[in-house]
Amino acid sequence: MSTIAAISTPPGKGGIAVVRISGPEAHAIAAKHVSLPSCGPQHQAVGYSLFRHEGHVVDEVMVTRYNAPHSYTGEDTIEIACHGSSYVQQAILQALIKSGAIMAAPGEFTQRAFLNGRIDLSQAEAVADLIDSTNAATHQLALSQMRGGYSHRLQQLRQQFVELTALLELELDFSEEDVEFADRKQLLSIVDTIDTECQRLCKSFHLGNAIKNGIPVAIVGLPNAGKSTMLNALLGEERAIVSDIPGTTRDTIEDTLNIHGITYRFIDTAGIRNSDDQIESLGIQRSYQTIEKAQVVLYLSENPDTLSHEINELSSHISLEGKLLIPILTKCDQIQPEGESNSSTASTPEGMLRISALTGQGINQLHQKLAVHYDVNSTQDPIITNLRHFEALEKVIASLSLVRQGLADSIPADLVVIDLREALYHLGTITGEVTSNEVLGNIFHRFCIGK
Ligand SMILES: Nc1nc2c(ncn2[C@@H]2O[C@H](COP(=O)(O)OP(=O)(O)OP(=O)(O)O)[C@@H](O)[C@H]2O)c(=O)[nH]1
Ligand SMILES: [Mg+2]
Repeated sequence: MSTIAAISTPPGKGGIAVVRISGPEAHAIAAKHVSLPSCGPQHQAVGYSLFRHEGHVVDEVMVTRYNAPHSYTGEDTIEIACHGSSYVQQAILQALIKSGAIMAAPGEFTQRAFLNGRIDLSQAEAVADLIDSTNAATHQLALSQMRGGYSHRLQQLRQQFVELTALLELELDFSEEDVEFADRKQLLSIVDTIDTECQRLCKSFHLGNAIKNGIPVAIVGLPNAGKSTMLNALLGEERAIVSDIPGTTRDTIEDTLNIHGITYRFIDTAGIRNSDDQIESLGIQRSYQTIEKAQVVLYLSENPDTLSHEINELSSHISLEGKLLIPILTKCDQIQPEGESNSSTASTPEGMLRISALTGQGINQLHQKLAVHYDVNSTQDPIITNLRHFEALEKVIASLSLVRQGLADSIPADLVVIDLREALYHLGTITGEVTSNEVLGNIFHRFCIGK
């Protein structure tokens, strides 16, 4: 194994910078330039030193020493914290390379942590997500995955798989004697348990992926309901054109907003009605597409008597299943207070909010509602955010359905075992028990150099 080095802090000038070197020769190479702190009975130590190269002092630095396997990579590692001048950083890196280290590839430190068994593949990917995280929710999801909450669940699943396969394989050993060790009913129930868990994880991807990319929220309703005014009120700026002419908004208008640590993508749409205007009709088609992709639908109406009916009408055109639907009565500043409405015999839709985009009344309740629904801290269940994991789980589920079919049709155990192994294989690709260089290459090239 070679010894690798890289600047681990972002490129450019800064207060301090960190150059990292890891591998079997890390201590020896660093010792040519700095005095290494002694660890004593500890596994890590920090000490002040000069960094020297070819008889010159390059900088005054702090040296952190890690003894294998008690480092990020699991190898002997040295981190040199120097002054953050671009020149000093480069001079230190070049000196280490001259002394025998080689330049690290992107993500190579993390790749070594994986190869040395410090972390599994899903944890390594979470490191990249953590570095990419830009809000509290993505940070929270990445951190919990990095710390192994999700891997632990996969390990449990894997264990169940292994036991199941072992039971069936036992039968293969005695195939001459035509015995069934494993009660088929019991096997089916184990398959069901594993399947339910995989399905749950797959389902969580819709949320996980939305949180990672911003949760899409469609603002919909009839023309003139006040959708564009609502978008502007939410964003606190005049983003969309507002007018009292029905059919003002033609194209979808989108902007992001962070509410209680989660990024939402609010999308204002064209008011839905039958229109002869070609452009408006195209806009209305887009409204439907937006609703289809949305996780949250804010349905706006200024009429309390027709709001329920309007929502029913919409859901007869497009499925709202699985989406968070929030009915909103708009322009509340114009409507008489609750109870005094003279004609209102229509039922109020469940969970309806009364909002005035003009005065801001009710906007906080909307924030609250979203925050409660998307409280990632309150869920103990792992949430997956990674497309690779999602696709692998889908393959696990497909193989499991073949296993179930096989067991139900009393297909010989050796054939069922093939499908079980297939499922096990796909599960293993998530944590990296089975992997290819191509997959590893794809994953670690996403990283920055020095991580
Ligand atoms: N009093 C009052 N008027 C509002 C409120 N929200 C919107 N309006 C008015 O209602 C009219 C229509 O508002 P828009 O936001 O353009 O409505 P829209 O739903 O985007 O309409 P389209 O784009 O045509 O589908 C405008 O004259 C707004 O000023 C509100 O909360 N209170
Ligand atoms: Mg509009």
